Amino acid sequence: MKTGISIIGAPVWLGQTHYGTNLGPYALRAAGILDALTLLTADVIDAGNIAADTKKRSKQRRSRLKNLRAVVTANEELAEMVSLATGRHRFPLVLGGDHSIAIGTLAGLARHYHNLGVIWYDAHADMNTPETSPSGNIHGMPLAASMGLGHPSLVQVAGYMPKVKPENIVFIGIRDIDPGERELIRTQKIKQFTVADINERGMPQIIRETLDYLLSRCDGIHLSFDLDGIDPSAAPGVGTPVPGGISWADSLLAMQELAHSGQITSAEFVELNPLLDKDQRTTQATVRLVSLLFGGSAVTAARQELPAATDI
Ligand code: NNH
Ligand code: MN
Ligand code: MN
Ligand code: MN
Repeated sequence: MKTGISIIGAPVWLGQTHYGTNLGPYALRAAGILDALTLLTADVIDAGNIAADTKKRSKQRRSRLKNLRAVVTANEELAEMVSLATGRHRFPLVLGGDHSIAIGTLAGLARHYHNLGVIWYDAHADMNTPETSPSGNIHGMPLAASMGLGHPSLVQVAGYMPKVKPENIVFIGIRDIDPGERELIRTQKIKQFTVADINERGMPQIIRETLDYLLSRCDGIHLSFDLDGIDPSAAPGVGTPVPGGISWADSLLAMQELAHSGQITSAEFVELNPLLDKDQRTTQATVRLVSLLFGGSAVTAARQELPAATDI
């Protein structure tokens, strides 16, 4: 049993190229995420943010990876904070930040779970290595790195590897997959549910199948929620939108079904970019999804007030 929620902010943007994902934790706090959670669970602690570098180095070392040093440093710190919360039997709720922060989150978690299950809710598989990456952006690599594949500094975050086994991963919503990733998914036989699967069988059933699969082998289940998994019409505030995504209604159902199961032991919400958002839609959407994950009703979530302009 988890005794409470520890919110950890990871204001990182150097895992990709759009400035602004570093503002995610600030936007979510300004939109009232703490109050929303406190209404649902009395024991909510805001552990603050990791100290993340936001300066791009103009002189990059000859490397295919962009901003490697800054991303590794941020993830080492995040791993410690997540590990601390997990060791105290709390539920770490990490607010990104681009998806490169999953390297640190998983590194902190896997110290405590021998068979950590991971639900990867995303348009992308994030299983590139420096060799297969089309962009050199580390936010496209966190799952590969956590499986022990890729640059040694990424793979060795927190001093050990691997963090996640391929059979303990489930993809939901992936639809923009690079050739190297496709090959890994195939050879490692990684479980995936596409948007077509969701439309065919319904989201509640997909979540039940996901949990059945993971619960038979895992001692904890982490939800890694990339907001670009949702269709860009409902979540436009992301750097790499991909059409044909998971609907807003299905995303709400997914959170409700996960809450109902009581099986999720940690979560992160990533890739929110308030500077690319429209009318704070994606920020508001994130607060609602998080509330639902902790047992809030769609109605209470909808009633959350918009923050006053002075709070932002
Ligand atoms: N697959 C692409 C890359 O590796 C895009 C990754 N972008 C993401 N991942 N937003 O979730 O560069
Ligand atoms: Mn991602
Ligand atoms: Mn142990
Ligand atoms: Mn993505």
